[in-house]
Amino acid sequence: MKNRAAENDTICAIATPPGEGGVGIVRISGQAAGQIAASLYRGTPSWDNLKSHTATFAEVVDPKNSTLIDEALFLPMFAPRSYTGEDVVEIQTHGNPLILKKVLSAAILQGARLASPGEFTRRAFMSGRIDLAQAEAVMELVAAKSDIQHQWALGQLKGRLSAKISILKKKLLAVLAEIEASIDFSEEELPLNSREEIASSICGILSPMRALLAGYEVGRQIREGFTVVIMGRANVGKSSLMNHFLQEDRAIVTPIAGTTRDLLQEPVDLAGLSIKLVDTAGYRETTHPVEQEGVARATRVQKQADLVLWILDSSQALTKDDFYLAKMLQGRPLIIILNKRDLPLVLDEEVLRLRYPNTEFISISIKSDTGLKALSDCIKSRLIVSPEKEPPMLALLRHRNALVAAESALSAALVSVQGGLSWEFPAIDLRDALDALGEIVGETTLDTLLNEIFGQFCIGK
Ligand SMILES: Nc1nc2c(ncn2[C@@H]2O[C@H](COP(=O)(O)OP(=O)(O)O)[C@@H](O)[C@H]2O)c(=O)[nH]1
Ligand SMILES: [Mg+2]
Repeated sequence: MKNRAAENDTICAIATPPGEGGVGIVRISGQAAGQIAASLYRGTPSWDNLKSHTATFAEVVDPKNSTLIDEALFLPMFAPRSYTGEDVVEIQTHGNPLILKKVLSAAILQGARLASPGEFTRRAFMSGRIDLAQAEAVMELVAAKSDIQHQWALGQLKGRLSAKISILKKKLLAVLAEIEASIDFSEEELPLNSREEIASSICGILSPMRALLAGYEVGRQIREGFTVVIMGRANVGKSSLMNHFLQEDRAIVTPIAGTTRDLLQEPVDLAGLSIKLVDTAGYRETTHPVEQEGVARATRVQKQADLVLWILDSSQALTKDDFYLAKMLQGRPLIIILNKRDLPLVLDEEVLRLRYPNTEFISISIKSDTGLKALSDCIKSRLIVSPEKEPPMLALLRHRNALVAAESALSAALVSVQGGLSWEFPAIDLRDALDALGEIVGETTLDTLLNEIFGQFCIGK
């Protein structure tokens, strides 16, 4: 991998989250990391005899006056086998913000500079240890909230997307080489069929690119989490279902219609998926202004939902409000839930089934805890097309935009080749496509963009 311009100053930061904890870590990276850590170190063996990648228990002292700051573990990791690819020393003290600040100040007085957000990871990228897509994966890994997000971030850190991009780039380069060779020949001198062959090679690159792009929407949802909205008329059990999924009495449940008036949003981890669950005000015709606003909010939020859970009360006949909802929810991604099956069935299911022939119907009773596992399974299978399949590789908008640019440049190249245009035209398009792919892994990425990407990290990462 490319080794970019090395940084020549040494940075430091507190790498653990703010607050008290068992352990707190100050991380120092750069050419002077060893020398700076040595001035804070008091113990045996002497600093020069410490082994790389081996932790040593010693005292951390203020080099100004040799006063003791704490007992600590010193962990030197010398270049290139470190997170940043530079000399790194981690000083692990007791997890007290006051102690950590003293260690940090001492390191700064000895010549280190306070790291900016994401600077350690940026250095790992600059030293060529990881590419840009992998650097972004570090942030995703730190922020992952569900199994599937965790799995996706790990895959990207391990270079799943990078490997795919590298294959596409190799193929593109091969086609570009052929085209550039053709530039030097007149059309008559070229071997027969070469335009067709080149066109078919381009198609061979376009199709995996389009497959990658096709996975983006699911990838994005996995990364951002899904929004699931509970809808239904008043008193059918919406808030009871919310509480069931949260496993706590979060929403107020009463037999009084109109109890829930605002949107109630809570994150839940449902069968390994990260979900934002939204309870809404029950739909009913009302003149009360607060309730009207609640109903308006419910109507708005369901339009952005990845899935709507529409609850009905199976112990009662359909009402005018149900019919209104039936109309509103037509065409939405929907599961129809018939609640209160512990009570005698009154609702005429057939009317609904006729209107919603392709929608799943699930009978449950929240009160007697029946059908709820089937409901969870149904929600999961609706959100992920195939739960066994690996998550898609593309989930970041930046990657998608670069790939869209590559795809459109390559499509233009194909048109030029098939249209018999001069070879210079597709050559330009192919170079654009290569640049766009290079942007994903950070080979052709502008400094301003790098600042933006790494600026989203926390300090110390
Ligand atoms: N019998 C029975 N009552 C239920 C069931 N689920 C909810 N309820 C009751 O229905 C009423 C309305 O529930 P709530 O969750 O507040 O409904 P919401 O207005 O749709 O949010 C409450 O008295 C609940 O205890 C159920 O499965 N069976
Ligand atoms: Mg409610």
